[in-house]
Amino acid sequence: MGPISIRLVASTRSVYTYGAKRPAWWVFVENKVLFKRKRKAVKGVGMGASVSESVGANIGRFITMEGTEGVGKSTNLGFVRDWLTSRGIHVVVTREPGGTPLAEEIRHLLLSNRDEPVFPLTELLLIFAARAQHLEQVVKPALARGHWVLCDRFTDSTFAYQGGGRGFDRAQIRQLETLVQGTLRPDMTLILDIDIELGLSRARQRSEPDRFEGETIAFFQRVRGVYQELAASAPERYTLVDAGQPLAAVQEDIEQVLVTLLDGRG
Ligand code: Z5A
Repeated sequence: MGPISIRLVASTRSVYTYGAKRPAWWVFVENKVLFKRKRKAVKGVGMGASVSESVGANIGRFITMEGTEGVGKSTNLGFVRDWLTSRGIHVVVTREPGGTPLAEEIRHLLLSNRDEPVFPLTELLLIFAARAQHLEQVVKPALARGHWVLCDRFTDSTFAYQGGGRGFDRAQIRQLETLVQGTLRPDMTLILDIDIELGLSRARQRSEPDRFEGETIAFFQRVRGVYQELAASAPERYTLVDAGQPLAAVQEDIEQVLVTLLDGRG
């Protein structure tokens, strides 16, 4: 029989993410968790105290994946899920708009091509309506159970598409963000970045364009610009990954981020 791998992974990041009094740590044997000491969340302390405030003491992590069309979110979401699951972490994979039956109906309304014009305010409110349902029904309960939530798009999409793309005032989006989410924000966001035309050509090979995919190149350039700004504004929260590389290279970059996150150094 070969050597057995035993790893101790500690997280000190919790000090600001969860307002924890002590670090969390896990013992992995052959990549399965043998023992875990949980964080003790303290209400109202630190940046991510928002999560504990909203969902209670036993909390998981909230990871979101963002980017413009055809950037490879779905493909890489599967990679992240498998990577975390193989390390003994319970992962809930979900998406926005959507993630519950009602929110999926709203998604259908939003994405369908139609003759009637959809006004930007209508679009914005539908997106936050779907988000409210999704948060209460899926995201908060999962985090409260200590599961990790991996979400394909979240409010950064709203800043990018409705803010950058449609030209909505960022302060107004922030008001809705606060109304719907309170202080709940993702712990970590991967932004996959790609040349717009390359992403669109990938997306179009796969399916017919939906209402968003029919937008102009200039629209998507503005969306991409907002993502790049967000990434530069808070590097502790966002990582911009070059998604124009071959898939293996993209996933190597993502793995680096995950290792750092698990090590608690991110
Ligand atoms: N929206 C909004 O406006 N405001 C909001 O707040 C929210 C959303 C939450 C639906 O999103 C729409 O909702 C979205 C914005 C709006 N606009 N649109 N359209 P969506 O995420 O469901 O739709 P999407 O952005 O178009 O995602 P997608 O089409 O599912 O693409 P993807 O997940 O990013 O890509 P993929 O399916 O993983 O990959 C596309 C193809 O490329 C596929 O064949 C892969 O095999 C291939 N691929 C992936 N990576 C590579 C690499 N590295 N090399 C080569 N080929 C690759």
